[in-house]
Amino acid sequence: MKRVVILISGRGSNMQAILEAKLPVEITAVISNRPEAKGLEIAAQHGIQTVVVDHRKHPSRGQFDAALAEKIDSFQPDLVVLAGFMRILTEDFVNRYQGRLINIHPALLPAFPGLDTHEKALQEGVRIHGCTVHFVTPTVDHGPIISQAAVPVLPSDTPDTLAARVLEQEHLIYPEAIRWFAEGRLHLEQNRVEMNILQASTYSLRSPWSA
Ligand code: NHR
Ligand code: GAR
Repeated sequence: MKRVVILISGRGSNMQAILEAKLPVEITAVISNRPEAKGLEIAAQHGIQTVVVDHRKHPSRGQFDAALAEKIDSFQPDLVVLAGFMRILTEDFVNRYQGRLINIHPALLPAFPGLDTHEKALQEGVRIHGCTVHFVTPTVDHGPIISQAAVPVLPSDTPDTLAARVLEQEHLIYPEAIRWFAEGRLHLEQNRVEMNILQASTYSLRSPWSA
């Protein structure tokens, strides 16, 4: 079975969805850059080894990333999963895990990279928003896309209600993408992901939709 290490910074709901999806992978560790991350307790409850690499204890990004990489490598993972991990990673770190480092971003990339994506989506007045699973490259939130899920933006939305609607989709598409990786169905070709899956539906989401 493929070995997976999950990196978190906070609540850990995506991590939890991955743990509860009972994927055919071995989750060997959950690592947080914040000792107070709630997700650490959830991981421990699932019997998963937890580790803290506190970024505040390292004087530079490079030194933090080196300490993080050393910890990760001690678990010999085939895949490293960023699940609400909130530290930008250096080029050296990203290159070390090329093709085996993935992230979920709460927007339909390439729209709204970076932080506060739901605020930005409401500000722009987009009618459709969502989330993206992608391979990580040194350019933040710009790596080859594996999958996306879209949701409507409603006139009554606040950043919180929109975030909740997107999060529900994150919990569906992230475990699924990891399953595809584990099954060897994802292949990086240039800067795109070729997928060996059957895709049957041509369903469209329109927003607004007036009944
Ligand atoms: N690193 C690289 N090189 N490439 C990516 O695509 C990355 C990455 C690290 C994290 C997740 C990303 C997201 O999905 C991610 C993708 C944090 C920030 C950020 O600005 C930006 C994007 C993402 C995660 N972080 C601040 C920093 O200075 C700290 C913010 C905080 O601690 O709350 O690192 O959105
Ligand atoms: C998720 O919405 C995730 O997409 C986002 O933070 C939330 C983490 O929630 N990630 C980023 O914004 C990365 N910069 P979780 O800890 O409950 O999975």
